[in-house]
Amino acid sequence: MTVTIFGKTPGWLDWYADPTQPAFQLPAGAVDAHCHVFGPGRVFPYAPERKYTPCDASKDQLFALRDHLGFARNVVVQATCHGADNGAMVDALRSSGGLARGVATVRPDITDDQLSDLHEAGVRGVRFNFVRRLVDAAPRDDLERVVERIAPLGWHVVIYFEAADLADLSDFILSIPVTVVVDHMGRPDVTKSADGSEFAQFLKLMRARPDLWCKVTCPERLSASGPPALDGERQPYRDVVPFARRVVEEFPDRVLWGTDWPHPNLTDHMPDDGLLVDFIPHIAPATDLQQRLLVDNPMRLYWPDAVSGAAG
Ligand code: 0GY
Repeated sequence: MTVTIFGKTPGWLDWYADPTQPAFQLPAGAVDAHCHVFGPGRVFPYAPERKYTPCDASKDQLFALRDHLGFARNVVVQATCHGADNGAMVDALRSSGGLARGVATVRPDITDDQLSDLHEAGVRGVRFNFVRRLVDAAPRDDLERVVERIAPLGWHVVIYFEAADLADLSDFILSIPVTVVVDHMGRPDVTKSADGSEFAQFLKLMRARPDLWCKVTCPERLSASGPPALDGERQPYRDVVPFARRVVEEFPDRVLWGTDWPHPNLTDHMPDDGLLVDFIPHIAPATDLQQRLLVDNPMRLYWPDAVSGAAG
């Protein structure tokens, strides 16, 4: 287990404190549908079983970034460094004035009262993480029991895995009886072709379930070419574009986008979040696609009452 007791894991970069203003103007009501809060550790201690210790990244800093970039809302995803203690995430939701929803980590023995507290705070999904450097594998039975517990609340499952594990996970993903959202396009190897057999497997999975959604997120994690020099054209992470654009164009009504702030586990470069927003028009060139990716889709999944006109 690579953790430090005091301070962040060695080698980690701090998140970008002074992001530039994006050139791309987000549509009104845009949702940052994948971001995290970390601690602060003295208030919300990190989980003893964590595999890394992040930089603190508070709810106030997240909300300041939201406003700076021009987002209206956030979906705060529980990260593994907080284990199944959703305290920091729930605190952010409760402080957001209804402008944040959450995705939690829960164990099968969670009580009904605890589940309904999470729901009332704004949680609408659970995350299953299969990335081995982040967590030890949870028994499949436990995950199935969690799904049974959350299904009556209308929640969905967010699933995080790497492309090499897709073949082993496909049957499980197809068997989940609630809506499923895949993080970061299933982490394709972008040095291969977006038209190649590996990404074809992922697209096939997307076609197999009409209620399978995809976050076209994390170019900064997936890119081999990296960000552009900032004195040039603001076209970041070019090698990820064909993958994300393919998904957006084929499945325009079930894609989501988020910053992934504060970008845990990056050691090579830390993205400028303003530049990350400028990735969006390259993967969703038409305004109609941008509206669906950034507003209509996340609102339908996380604020359905607001969409249908009821109190949300
Ligand atoms: C992400 C990606 C990562 C970390 C986590 O829960 C987590 O710790 O998801 C990663 O290291 O790839 O979405 O934040």
